[in-house]
Amino acid sequence: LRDIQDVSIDQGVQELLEKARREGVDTAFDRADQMSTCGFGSTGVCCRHCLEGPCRIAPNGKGPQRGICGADVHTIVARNFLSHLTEGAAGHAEHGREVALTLLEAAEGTAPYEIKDQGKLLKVAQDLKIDITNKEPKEIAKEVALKALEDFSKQKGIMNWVELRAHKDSLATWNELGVTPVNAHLEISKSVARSAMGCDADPLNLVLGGITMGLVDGYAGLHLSTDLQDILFGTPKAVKAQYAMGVLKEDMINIAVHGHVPMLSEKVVEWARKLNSEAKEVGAKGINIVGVCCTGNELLMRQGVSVASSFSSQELVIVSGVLEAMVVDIQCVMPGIQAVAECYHTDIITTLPYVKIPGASHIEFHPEDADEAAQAIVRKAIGNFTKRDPAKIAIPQETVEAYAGFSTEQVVEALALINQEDPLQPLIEAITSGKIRGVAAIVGCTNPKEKQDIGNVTVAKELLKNNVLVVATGCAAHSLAKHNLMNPQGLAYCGEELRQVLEGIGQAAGLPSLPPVLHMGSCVDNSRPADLLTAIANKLGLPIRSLPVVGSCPETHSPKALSIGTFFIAHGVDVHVGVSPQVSGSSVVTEMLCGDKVSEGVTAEKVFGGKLIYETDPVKGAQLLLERIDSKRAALGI
Ligand code: NFS
Ligand code: SF4
Repeated sequence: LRDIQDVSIDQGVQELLEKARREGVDTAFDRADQMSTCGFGSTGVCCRHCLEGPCRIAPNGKGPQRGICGADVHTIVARNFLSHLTEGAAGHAEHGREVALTLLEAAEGTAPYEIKDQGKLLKVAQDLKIDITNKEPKEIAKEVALKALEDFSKQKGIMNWVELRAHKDSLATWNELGVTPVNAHLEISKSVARSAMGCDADPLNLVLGGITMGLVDGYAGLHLSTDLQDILFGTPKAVKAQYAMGVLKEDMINIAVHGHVPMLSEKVVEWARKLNSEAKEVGAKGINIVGVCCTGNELLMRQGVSVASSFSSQELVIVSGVLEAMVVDIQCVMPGIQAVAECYHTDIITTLPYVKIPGASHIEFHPEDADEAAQAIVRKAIGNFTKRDPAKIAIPQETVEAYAGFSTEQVVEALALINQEDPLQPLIEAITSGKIRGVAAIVGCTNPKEKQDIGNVTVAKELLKNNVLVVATGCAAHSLAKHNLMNPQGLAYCGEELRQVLEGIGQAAGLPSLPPVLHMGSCVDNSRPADLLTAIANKLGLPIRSLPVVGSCPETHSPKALSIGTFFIAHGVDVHVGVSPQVSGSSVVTEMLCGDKVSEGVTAEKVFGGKLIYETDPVKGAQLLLERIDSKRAALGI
């Protein structure tokens, strides 16, 4: 097993891992050390698409070079890559669909949710070309929800949300290639079908299918979810909150909300407030909700709820010995949490009929009976408070303050304080003059195989030092927040010119400064940086591909991160990953994704203007991103 210092740079995580080991509790970090890496799988050359196989292609040429069906290594790798992207896109598309259904039920009065941001509702409705004259908000919400659901059913044309949100130049490229999605379900189904044995065998065609999955993810997943969630729960505004394991409270009932879709977690927060007096009856001071993974991001952005953990350390929240319940919905929920919970008094509560864990409690959640389910969940946690084992309690001390809540709307509002007529102008001027060298989104995961936070934090610091404006989402945002990159202390890591820009905008908004990294939300909120880019590109009359912007996912674990990355590459934004995307077994596929303009054959860079950069060393990764920023600046003559 690794030394605890090699597992994470977060001291709270180190302390809890040490405690877990002392108490004989198995966690993902230790399981990662015990898992041997498979050379076939990690290069993408193992095919399990039919029962003739599994077939594996020997990488050194000294064994079978084709599967039983005759598929060569390039077909196999491209097909596996497409399968990953399909899985990622399906997760986000399901998220979008669930939110759309909830909006519909809220509009029809069958689910207990309000429409918190009527302004955004009207804006989205108008942009969707819905006639809003003399209509009640609920009527408009219903029409918006139905437009969203069309993106899971229409058989012709292109997805409504692509039309609504895509930059016209990007869309023209996709139309020309024939990769623009018609509806999410049709495309996902087609993608699964084409990956089967005896179907699509052309690596280029399969990779183009992957681009469609990136777009399904980006529009039916990210944009549609963000837009509708903002309508239902409010568009985030600047907010201050606390990060790290120290947000757990010994004298309170602690409930962790974990997963992704905010319909459940918003209700748990609401009912925790309402049932506070019941918590006092059992001797607690109150109820403390803490976030894990992207549910943490959603609640942080809209409710200022503290965040305990990112993905890779989720089990350790339980090891504190003070967690009464961990409520989960979907995605990135490790099955391992149940075995850990069994060593303490914690209840794991699953909530969706299609996401269960053996041994866990199950309180089924449907939007229609959201209030009843949330009450039952909170009461179950209250009932657990007196079951704690005092000998097993240990809460790490440290918490870190972070400023978050930077929706695109909030960023524009802050910029408007400098230039009311033309809010984007100060940002564009800073980029053109070189005060801001470029913009980077640091996104995605933490991965138990990797030393937690080090990749995310190192890439961010390298870019900040070089005057790159950094925005963040997902578990990467968690890493950056915990290491002071979302409060004014982190300004010390910024280049002088970037610091002046952040202070200038912050002071106009009545703050000492903007934080060095702007937290834009959960992984579906990668729509927000995409919207900001589209707005800047439109303002300048340029395609997104020519802007000096990059993306980085240094500690990738999820196929969802790959499909989001593909979405950005399809816009011509270079994307760095720090963990192998499992395509290196095919020189052809690697060249398509990672090759450059002078490569032979078709490459993402030639077609879209952006490519995949795989580099495990975060300092080198940042260096490569800076080179790309500089070459795009040079091409623009700035
Ligand atoms: Ni994104 Fe969010 Fe975290 Fe990665 Fe998982 S929680 S949806 S996939 S691990 S960032
Ligand atoms: Fe083997 Fe072809 Fe079947 Fe894959 S699809 S398992 S390569 S026979």
